[in-house]
Amino acid sequence: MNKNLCKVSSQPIISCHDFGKQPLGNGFLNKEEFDKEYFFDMAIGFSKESLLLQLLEQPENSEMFHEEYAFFSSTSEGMKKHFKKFSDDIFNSKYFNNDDNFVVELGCNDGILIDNFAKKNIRHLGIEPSLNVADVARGKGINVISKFFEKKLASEIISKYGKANIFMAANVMCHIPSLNDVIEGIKLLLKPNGVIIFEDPYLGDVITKKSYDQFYDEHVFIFSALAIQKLFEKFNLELINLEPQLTHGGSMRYYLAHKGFYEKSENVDKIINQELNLGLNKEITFRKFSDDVKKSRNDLIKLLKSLKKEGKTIAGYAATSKSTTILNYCGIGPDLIDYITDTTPIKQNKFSPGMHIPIVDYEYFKNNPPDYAFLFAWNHSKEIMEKEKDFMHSGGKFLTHVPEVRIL
Ligand code: DWN
Repeated sequence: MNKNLCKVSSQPIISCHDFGKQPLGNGFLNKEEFDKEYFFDMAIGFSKESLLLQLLEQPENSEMFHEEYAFFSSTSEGMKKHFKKFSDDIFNSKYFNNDDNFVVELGCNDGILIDNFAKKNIRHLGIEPSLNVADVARGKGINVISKFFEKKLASEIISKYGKANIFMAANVMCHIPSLNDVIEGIKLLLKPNGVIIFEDPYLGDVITKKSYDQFYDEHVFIFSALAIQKLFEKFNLELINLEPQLTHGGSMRYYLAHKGFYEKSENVDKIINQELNLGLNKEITFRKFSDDVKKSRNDLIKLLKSLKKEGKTIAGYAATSKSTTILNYCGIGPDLIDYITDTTPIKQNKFSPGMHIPIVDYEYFKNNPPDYAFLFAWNHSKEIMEKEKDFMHSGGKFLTHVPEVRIL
């Protein structure tokens, strides 16, 4: 893969911001593994041709998604509710037939979304290459195939199950560098009246909230509707609806279908126009974003250092993939953040990728509350604020970097 060319259009990329050497976002590790840790050069660039903002380089799939993948989707109660509503939206839509439904989910993780279809005995298939999370889904009775999706796999699925009327994905499409091949596969798999429904963190929110931590090894693209419309058009697939979502700090749900089959919602032109006003099709927007990111880094380092100087204790709240970018880009290690608490067993008693801050369980946080907790899972802030009333009542404070670095 040529890092100077767009992964989709093969046209030159304009480099916009350099995050320096980064480890794997989910590469939590033991002490013995410190000296063989994986790093790559992380920078983002914009293609004027495809309008895709993208990583210039990305590690191999097998480095990131494997039998010890550290992120389990069902760790958030808020996300469980969100995906229940997502499936209800599909059940109640005109896209869902009463007769022969076959629902395919790309990157089903532990089954948080597709479980809602399995429970209703709807014919379904989850595709999940990371074996450990796929096994959790299988344990729930979900039919899962553990492979990376590509055009070839679409043909295999068709010969075994037939074509799908719903092809869905949540926080997955933005992980895939080979989108041309994958979209060809999706198109092949889709019935003539079928619909592709997927959602991902939204570029409009990343730019306005300066949430640069949405970039890490796994997120090779952060999409705009402009880019998605252009990309799928090449395959005669039409963007028929857009629905902004509050999840993951601001996401967009995209609906696509074979061209001309469904009427296009007014939302499509409305949101596309908003994006043009925001300049999501212009290089200058991403140059300005780069300045915002540098300022955010300086402000954060300054705040953490001044709190430390006052003798305050600071912990990280949730060892998110996003936190890997913040910590490594800002050079924040155990000298500034004492520990990070996380509820995911596979991350606990390990160290954060790159900066090697200890990851501890939730009990430790309860027993050793810090003066300040950096909200690395800022996207789950509503759920966390609800849960942490005691911490705040006893004087604990949260820190965030979105949209500005501040004490909450
Ligand atoms: O796209 C992706 C998104 C959907 O999920 C993946 N590439 C990887 C992952 O990214 P992330 O790790 O940044 O996602 P979250 O959902 O922000 O991470 C939540 C983490 O926070 C989990 O490790 C669990 C933890 N957590 C916690 O310790 N206490 C979460 C909540 C809500 C809590 O109360």
